[in-house]
Parts: sequence; structure tokens; C-alpha cells
Amino acid sequence: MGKTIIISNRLPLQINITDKDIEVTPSVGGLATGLKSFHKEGDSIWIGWTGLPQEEIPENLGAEVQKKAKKENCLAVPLTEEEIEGFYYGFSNRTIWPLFHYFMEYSEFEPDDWEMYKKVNRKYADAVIEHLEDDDEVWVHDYQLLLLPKLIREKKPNVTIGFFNHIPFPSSEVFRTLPWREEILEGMLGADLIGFHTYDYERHFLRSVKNILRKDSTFNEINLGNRIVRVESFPMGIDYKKFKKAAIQQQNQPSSENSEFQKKLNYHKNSTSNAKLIISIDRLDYTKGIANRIRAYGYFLEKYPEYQEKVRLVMLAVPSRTNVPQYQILKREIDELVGRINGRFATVNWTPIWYFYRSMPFENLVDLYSSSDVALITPTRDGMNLVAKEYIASRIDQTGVLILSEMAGAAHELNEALIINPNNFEQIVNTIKTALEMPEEEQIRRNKILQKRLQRYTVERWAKEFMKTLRKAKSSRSSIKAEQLSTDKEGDIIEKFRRAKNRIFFLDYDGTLVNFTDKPENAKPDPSLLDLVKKLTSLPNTEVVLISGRDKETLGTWWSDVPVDLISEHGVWMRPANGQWNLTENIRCDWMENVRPVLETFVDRTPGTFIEEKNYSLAWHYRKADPELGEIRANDLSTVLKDLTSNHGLSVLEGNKVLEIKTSGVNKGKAANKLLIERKHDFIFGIGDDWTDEYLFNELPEQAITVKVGLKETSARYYVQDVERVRDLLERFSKV
Ligand code: ADQ
Repeated sequence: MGKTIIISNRLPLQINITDKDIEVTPSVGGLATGLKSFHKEGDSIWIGWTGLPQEEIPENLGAEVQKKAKKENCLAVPLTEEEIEGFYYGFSNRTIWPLFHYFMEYSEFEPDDWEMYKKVNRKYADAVIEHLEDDDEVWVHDYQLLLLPKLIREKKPNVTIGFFNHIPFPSSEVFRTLPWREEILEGMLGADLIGFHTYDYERHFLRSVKNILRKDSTFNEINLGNRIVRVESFPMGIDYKKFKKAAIQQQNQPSSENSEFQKKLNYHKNSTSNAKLIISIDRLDYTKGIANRIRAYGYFLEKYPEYQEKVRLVMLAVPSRTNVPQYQILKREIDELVGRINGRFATVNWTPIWYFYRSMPFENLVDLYSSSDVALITPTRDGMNLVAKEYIASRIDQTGVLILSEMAGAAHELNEALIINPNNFEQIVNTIKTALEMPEEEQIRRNKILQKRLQRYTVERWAKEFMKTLRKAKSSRSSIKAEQLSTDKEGDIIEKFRRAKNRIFFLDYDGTLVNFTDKPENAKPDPSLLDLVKKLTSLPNTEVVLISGRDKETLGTWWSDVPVDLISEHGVWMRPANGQWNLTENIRCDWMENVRPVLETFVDRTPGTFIEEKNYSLAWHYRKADPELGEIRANDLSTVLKDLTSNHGLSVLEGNKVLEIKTSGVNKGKAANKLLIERKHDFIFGIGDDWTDEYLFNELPEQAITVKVGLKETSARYYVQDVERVRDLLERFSKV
């Protein structure tokens, strides 16, 4: 196994430029901790931006930055101010961030920002590719780098790539408003494993892939034809021990050694009997519901005046994305709200809100966590929210109450917290009261359960689980029995073909020689396909058979000028090259009168579906229907049809977005056999993409070359990726 390459927008480093020198110190965020065992101890590199624009790094110190970063196994991607503006403040934080957090009205769709986003993603990709070997594992992080998995895959098709999205993935109804939705999804699908914090985000993503890219998934796997992408949820944890240890240390130290900040907190707690502290900690972001939280707190003081002078809200807001207008507006709004509430309720001895607009050192953060009776966390949307988890981990005596928004990913795991809807003021206010009055035994009972869970599923465990699943996802590729048709193998097959005396090709049509279209009648063979098949038929001792589920009229008309054998309706009719159509079996079709009305009721109830009537079969197509509704109805119809047809010698074939009802005993395999019996062949080639072609693969003799189009379960020996690849292959045969 090679090394691990971690890529995130920012490196886990702090860079300080002094007059003539540069200081680089590792920063200890949650992600860095989680990846420690892969990064620090293992053979790995971390690629990302330093946080400083190129213009701010003196030219003579540029190399020094790289050198110092390298000491921490990091590699800096240099970004200019212009790039940061378009890529980071622009597309990442004015388009993706608001959209993915359901702030659609804040989302700006600026083509220039999108161009810069693409450019910078390519820049990251170049940095990765420069250091990438085939057996390396790559782990890409977050919404700034959604295009990166595909960009890497294009250059290194076999490398193992994981992607984790730290923010929510919105409902497909919201996501589809994005003008560049296809590119974003395709970018992500470059990965072998895509991780989200919760199952809901995973579901939303799968639904978007299905609706927008029309790619199917089975459970949580998306089949791309040549690769399978796995989608899973991994709720990120915290460095539990770090918070617990710090809280114990803080508790054990003599009060004289307490931080100034802790002394202030103690002062409030001792100021009156029953004094309580509520904390609120976030980056200053409109998704965190800070303004509503302050309003709710004001309303609480008004509704329950007995708590005035007893309770204090300590509010920490870390400055964030201050270049984005929405954040500036929010800052003003919060300043004003805090001022208003403090102005209205403050007394000589008490201010209801202590507001800090800055980052705090870790020790002070722990002071706050361990001194507060209640943590009030009310985001309107939040991928996970680690503050909620850190608060619980820091409660070493197991008291304390967590009030948590149901819109935070963490709410799915932290069921024992008091869960609120951040838009329901009345509920928040009453829950604050419940929290302040909760008996200690109950606090302990709840926190015991929460702590146990957080202690078990730490950030390290999260990272390990992700990597384990990534390796499994990659290796499960090889569990598909068919072997990918390599260029070498192709060479052997061509050679065999060259030497053979009597050769025959069985070629399926839709999904094999042409791509699917919305309407079957639109999939007419194009001139280059006609030409290609013509070339094949003109080779000596070579028979070419088109074997399709289509009706004989369509096939006959489309291929009237090409001397190719035709088998239509899955084997009902045969037409030798330049000959007449013959029935292969004596087939009844009086059953159609009974089955057609059933199909019609499904057409009526399922927009976008239609019936195709063939001579000896009926097909219900649902390719154009809403993908999920289509599948549900196909399932229902299949059950209904199986009951209806079981005693009438009929069978139901489930093709690619089509259900077809026909007389049993007729299939592509049987039809092919009829031709093979007539003459001895020493080269037999069969290719097809769907379930109905499996009959062909199963019936052909063992030495036949059987090829499936797309990576699916099959009895074929080989598989190729798509129609384009099929045509390339046939082209090679035609040149022998
Ligand atoms: P964030 O939106 O930044 O992260 P969060 O998960 O709460 O939100 O993490 C914030 C981190 O910053 C915490 O570890 C906290 O300790 C620290 N922090 C907060 N306020 C601080 C202060 N005043 N001083 C110092 N440190 C402070 C994004 C997503 C989240 C997701 C994480 C991880 O938006 O939903 O949980 O990534 O995937």
C-alpha cells in the first residue's frame, strides 16, 4: 500500500510572518486530530492552502513556507487574492455554503466565481497529481473541493479516492437550482467512497444523482458502468480524551491558578444563590441561528422574570468570512440585538449577555464548557456541530444540559439532549426553563449515555471507519465476476478472430450499439454505425446478427441497406441478411387483449410512461418517468403481471427501464442457438447490456467471447464500460 494524501481547503497550520522570518505552527483542529494516525505517524502528506494570499508572503520567503510546511508533512497550494476571492469567498461561500444550508436567497450564481472555482480545483488537482502514485489513497475534504475527485480520477484512473462532505447535502429540490449541478455531482462521483455526516444527506445526494444524472443506485451504491461509487454516512466525532483531560486538569488546579476568564465566570456563579450560566459558541455564521437565539433569550427573560439577575448568556462568536456581505450584515444585527437586550434588562450588578466576538484559546473554551449549566445550540442548519459534543465531553461530573437544534447533524446521535426546533420561539424559551430546572440526577442520567457514545465514536474512530470502508469499497470492485476487457485481452481476442474460419457476432442494439434515448424511436442508427456494421458484414466468413427486443418493422426499416441477420422481439422473428422474416416458433398472442388494459392503468397513473406494442409482446417503458416513482410502479406492475401471467405461458422480462411481457420459451439465447446449430463456428462473439442478454450469454458455448456493457452482475466473461467502447472494439474487428 502506498501513502495517504489528505486534501482540504486549509492546511492544519498557522503561519505567522514577522519582519524577516516566517513561523509555521501546527494547528489542532478536529480534523487534524482525527487524521493524526494517518498523517503524523504514517507515510502521508496533507495538501492545502496556508490561509495567506500569495501577495502577503514576501517573495524571498515563499520557499521557506514550503520548507517549513514540509516539516509537518504538508504541501502548500499557493493562492492569489483574486483566486481566493472567486474560489473561496465567491463560489464556495456565496454559492455552495448558503445553498447547501437552505439559504437559497443568499446563493449567488456568478459565472466568474464558478470559473475561478474550477480553476482553483484544477490547481489543487495538479498539486495532488504531482505527488500521486497508483497505489496511494487520497482523501478529499469538503465543499470547496467538490470537483477534485473527478479531476484526479481523469489523470489516475485506478487510484483510490475518498471524499467527505462536512456540511449538509441539501434536498435534491434545492440542489437542482444550481446552474452547474451536473458538473458538481460528476466531480464528486470521481471518488470511490463519498461520506456524509448523516443518512439524510446521503439520501439527498443519491436522489440528486438519480434525478439529475439519471444514474441508478442500488441501496447506497451508484453504478457508473466501469466503477461503483459507494455512499455512506460517518458521523464525525471529537477528540474526547482531550476535552475530558483538560476539564479534569482545570477542576483540580488551585483557584489561584485559574485563568482570568475562569475567575470572571466564578464571580458570576458566586454572585447570587442559584446563579446560572448558559453558553453559546459558534463561528459567526447565519446558519448557526445566533440572532434568533438572542431573541429567544430576551423573550425568556421577559416571560420568566424570576430569572433576571440569576442567569447569564455567555456568547462566543468567532469572526468568520468577514469579506462576505451577509456576514457583515449579521455582525451588525447581532451587535444591535445584544445591545438592545443588555440595554433593556441590565442592572447595576448584572448584564444578561456577555458577548465575545473573537477566537478563544483552548483553555478558555474548556473553562466555559465546564462552568456552564446549559449549552444553547440552535443552528437553523449545521452539518454536524462539534461544539455540542465538546460540551458533553467536558462535563466531568456529568451535570449540565445540552439544548440542541434538530437541524444539526449531531441531533441524530445526541437523542438524550433537549432537542428543539430553532424556529419555534415558544419551545426554545420553555426548554431553557426546563434545562435550568432539570434535577441533577436527570442531567447525569442523560449525560452518562451521551458521554458513553461520544467516548466510543471519536474523531479517530471516524477517520479509521472511513478509511476502512474506502478500502473495502475499492476491493469490492473486484468481486464483480466479469473481467474488464483490457487492451491486452482485446489484442488476444482480435488475434483469435483473425485465425478463425467461421465467425459470428451477436450484437444487442439498445444500450450496446446506441445509447438510450427518451423515446425508443429516436435511437435510429447513425451513419457511422451503419457503416461500421456494414464493414463487419463484408469481412470474409463472418456473420453478423443483430439480436434485439425491438419489433421487426423498426429493425427491418433501419437496417434495410445492411446485409446483417436480424432477430427481433427477443427471438420471435428472424430475418437472414437480404432474406424474409420468419417466425421462430408458433406463438399465440390472444393474451394481449387482457394484459394491455392493465398496462394502460399504469400509464395513466405514471406520467412519462408509455406502452410499446410489438407483434408478439407488449412493453411498458418508464425511462422518462420520475426515477423513483418509475421504480415503485415498475415493482407494482411486475407483481401484478406475474400473478396475471403465471398460468398462461407468458413471462415478464425486466429490461433497462422497461417491463416486457411475452410468450415464455422465447429468448435471445434460444434464437441464437438456432443459428449456431445450422453451421459450425470457431469464433462466437456475444455482447449486450441488459438482463435479456443474459439468456444469450448463458446459451452460447463455453469458448464464446461474451461481453457485458456496464459493470453489472452478469454471466458474461468480460465487461466494457459503455457504448463508445463497444464501437471502438467493433472498429478494431472491422479492420482485421
Ligand atoms: P463549523 O461550522 O466550524 O464546522 P463546528 O462543528 O461546531 O462548526 O466546529 C467548530 C469548532 O471550532 C469546534 O471544534 C469549536 O471548539 C471551535 N470553536 C468554536 N468557537 C470557538 C471560539 N470562540 N474559540 C475557539 N474555538 C472555537 C463545519 C460544519 C459543521 C461540522 C464541522 C466538522 O459546519 O457542521 O460539524 O465542519 O465536520
